[in-house]
Amino acid sequence: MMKKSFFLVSLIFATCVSLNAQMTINSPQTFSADTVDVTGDIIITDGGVLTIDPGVVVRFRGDYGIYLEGTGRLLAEGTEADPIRFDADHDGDGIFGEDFNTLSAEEWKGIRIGDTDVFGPMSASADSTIISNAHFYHGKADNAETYGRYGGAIYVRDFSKYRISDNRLETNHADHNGGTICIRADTVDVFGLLRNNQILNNVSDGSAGGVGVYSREAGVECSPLISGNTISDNFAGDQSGGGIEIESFYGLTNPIIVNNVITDNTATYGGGGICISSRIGGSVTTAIIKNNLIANNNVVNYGGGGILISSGAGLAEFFFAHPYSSWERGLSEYTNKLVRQYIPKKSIFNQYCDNEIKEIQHKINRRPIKN
Ligand SMILES: [Ca+2]
Repeated sequence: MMKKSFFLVSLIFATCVSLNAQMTINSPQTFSADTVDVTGDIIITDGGVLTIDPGVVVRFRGDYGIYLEGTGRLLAEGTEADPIRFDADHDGDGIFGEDFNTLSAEEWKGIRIGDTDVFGPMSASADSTIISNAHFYHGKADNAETYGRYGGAIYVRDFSKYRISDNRLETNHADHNGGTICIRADTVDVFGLLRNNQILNNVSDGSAGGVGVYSREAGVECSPLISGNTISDNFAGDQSGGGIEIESFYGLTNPIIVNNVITDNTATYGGGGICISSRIGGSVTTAIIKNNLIANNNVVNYGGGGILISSGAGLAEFFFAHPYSSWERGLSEYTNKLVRQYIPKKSIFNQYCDNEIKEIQHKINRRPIKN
């Protein structure tokens, strides 16, 4: 008997969902369409959890952003094969970022966590926000507000429970600091994790072409773990820190910068790869910079093609990692709690390599005592 042959024909329709103007998310919601057209700001507020599925294109049809406040959470987790894309295409013609850097640019405002110029601060009880395997293009921080010019693609203020990992962030732009990412502490200590991102070809018109890390008030610390990233071809157009800028402006800024590739970045004034500075007397910068490849970075004026350490107007203390350290100490409950400042609650420790955990331990073991 002849076997019957079956031909299965499956038709896959591209789905596109258009959001209605400004959208407030205060309950769990999921973006799962192939393309989500954003036609107003998205505000994720108390009780809101926005999940974005792998492969979704979040297409900004105007100069809008995604804002988190209160206990709002964003879970944008793509996969390596199926990344999420955040990009701007105002006229919807499928060509993204047209006329970027002109007045009629197709741009979007980025993901803004605790941007109090516009919405409320993050709540201490908010659970973790995760942004991974997502591509960011044409984010632009050029708002008129005080801090709206910081962090072209992602801005984090006074919040630690974030993980930004395995993303590609390219062609983003800030008018002031942090061409693609700005992490900032004003009222509470900020930790968090930037890991395995590709940070390429971003521009700041001020300082920090790629990533900016800032503490702004006395006794407040801003100390993310920056690990395994490639930070290349970024440009700080009018100030310092082509790849990364670390600055204390009164507070403490003590990031761990390990296992990154930092190449071909340029700063107009000092620190082509990395600029570390303490602007005001009493501020402290104790960066650990270890096991990075820092090469082919450039400065136009001043020194520090690779790294510039600048004390600015104040007294600065700088510590670099000592090669001998007491990593072998057991993890106490207290240390676990401290480690959790770096690694969001949802994360599993075994997602991190031993070296990273050891770096965190090491850092915790030698934390400066605050006054
Ligand atoms: Ca277009």
